[in-house]
Amino acid sequence: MKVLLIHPPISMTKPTLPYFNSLPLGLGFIAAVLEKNKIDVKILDGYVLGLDAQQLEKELDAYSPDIVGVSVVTPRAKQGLEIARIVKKKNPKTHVVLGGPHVSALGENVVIEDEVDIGVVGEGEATMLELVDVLGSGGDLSSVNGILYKENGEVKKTKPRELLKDLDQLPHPAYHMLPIDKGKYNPPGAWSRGRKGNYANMTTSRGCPHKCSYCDVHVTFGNNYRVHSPEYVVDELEYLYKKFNVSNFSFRDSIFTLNKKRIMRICELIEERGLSKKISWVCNGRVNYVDEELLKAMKSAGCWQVQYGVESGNQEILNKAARGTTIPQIKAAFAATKKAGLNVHGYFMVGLPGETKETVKDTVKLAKAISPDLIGFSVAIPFPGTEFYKWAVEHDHLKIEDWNSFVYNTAIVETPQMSISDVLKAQKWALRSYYLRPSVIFRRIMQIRSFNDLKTNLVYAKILLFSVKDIYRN
Ligand code: B12
Ligand code: SF4
Repeated sequence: MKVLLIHPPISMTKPTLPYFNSLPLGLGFIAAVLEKNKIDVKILDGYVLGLDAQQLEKELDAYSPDIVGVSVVTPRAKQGLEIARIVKKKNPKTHVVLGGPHVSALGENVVIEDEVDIGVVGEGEATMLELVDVLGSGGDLSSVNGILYKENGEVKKTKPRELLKDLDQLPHPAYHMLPIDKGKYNPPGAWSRGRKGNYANMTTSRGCPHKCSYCDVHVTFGNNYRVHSPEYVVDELEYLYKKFNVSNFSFRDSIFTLNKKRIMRICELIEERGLSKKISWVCNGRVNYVDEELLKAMKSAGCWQVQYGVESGNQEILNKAARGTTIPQIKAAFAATKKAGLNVHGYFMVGLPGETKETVKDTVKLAKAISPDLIGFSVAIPFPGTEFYKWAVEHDHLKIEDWNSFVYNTAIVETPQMSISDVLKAQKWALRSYYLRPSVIFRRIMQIRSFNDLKTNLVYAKILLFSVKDIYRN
């Protein structure tokens, strides 16, 4: 059986390259498991290649896969189905399998589509391996846990797939199947500080013990936090450095810093192997899982930036979102990160339940007080499978239901006090209020280290100056 795994592009009709892209690690892990089991497998990263229909047809002709697996996040649901349609049109016998967060959350609603044969819910490695076996031998799909499939036109669901217990049992992602050494994944300057060489994102854990109302990570990985050992993580890092000249890393775990002892050991290993001066890295922290000792150890192991989800500067909004963090914790974490000599990136949101124009002002006030080096104000998006989605649908606050609009810079949910147009304007206003201040502009200029940095700053400046309206003045 030949398996082709596809990461959909932003658009199938108008080839569009993303401004920021990263390696599709879910497909990387699945491919590695299949390859280890001697299955012929290939990854087509349509996202980074700007794949269009013609290119896809060429790839299908050249490889003739028996199974096509497509990874689907909600805003790429339409593109995923378009890929499925093209595959089926070319050869109706090809099995089309969809997986990813959108399928894990909406299951039947996705698999009901004519062009989809099977949907995979949750982690895909073990399920895909069994599927290849069953589809190859004409076996019984009902024996494969964690899938939805069709029988006489009816969608059937099998028993849930158990989450992997020992992540170190997984082979490292199949990086060699991705165009990692062609500079395709290099991020904007704001994310890769000055080191020459390639970029790679990694994940070192799965799941999250928290359950913020707007987050759907539990839909795929559950609330059960599982980790790779420090040795597994640093082996992967070293392999990427030596084999693909990767010197800029980003740890994209839900919360990289969750277990202090483990991260301290990872830092120790990075130093022991002489990598700390050769690589630099950024990671996701959480304000209640960092302290100065940890941050200093991270800095000396090559970390240069920590990214935190702050979300709101209003405690009531944080509580409503079940965030489990407090404003004093946020302030302390930002102060400690700066004290450790690290750059700090804050993510904020506008439009969570309870948001008003006043609470947005609280958020901007907090942002100014903690003063991140880089800031993101996104619009809160209700991904299927979250409490936020349930609330928005039940109260008829979800105003745009086109999956393509489930992206962080489009407002699709109103709050009882703010229309979607208010939310969008508030997001732009917040961004501009933060950045368009002499001290921040000066700091940004001083932090420019490369042409890539300069380019990033010019793109941000253009967005700020030309697409911003002020709801507080009209
Ligand atoms: C790194 C990351 C990115 C990177 C790279 C994404 C990528 N290329 O995969 C960047 C920064 C580019 C990015 C961009 C976006 N991201 Co993002 N991202 C993540 C993050 C933090 C980690 C992803 C990851 O590597 N996970 C680890 C791997 C192992 O898990 P996985 O990809 O889910 O794959 C497993 C299963 O889902 C399943 N599976 C996945 N695909 C398939 C396919 C088949 C055939 C099968 C059988 C199984 C299967 O099996 C895999 C292995 O177990 C996640 C949050 C998270 N913790 O997962 C968000 C997350 C995936 N991103 C999200 C979103 C919304 C986006 C954007 C749309 C943001 C935007 N622009 O508005 C874009 C879309 C990019 C795209 N793919 O089209 C959401 C998706 C929510 C949803 N319901 O769709 C997540 C869950 C975060 C969140 N809760 O908001 N993202
Ligand atoms: S937003 Fe972060 S802390 Fe909250 S549930 Fe999701 S991954 Fe966990």
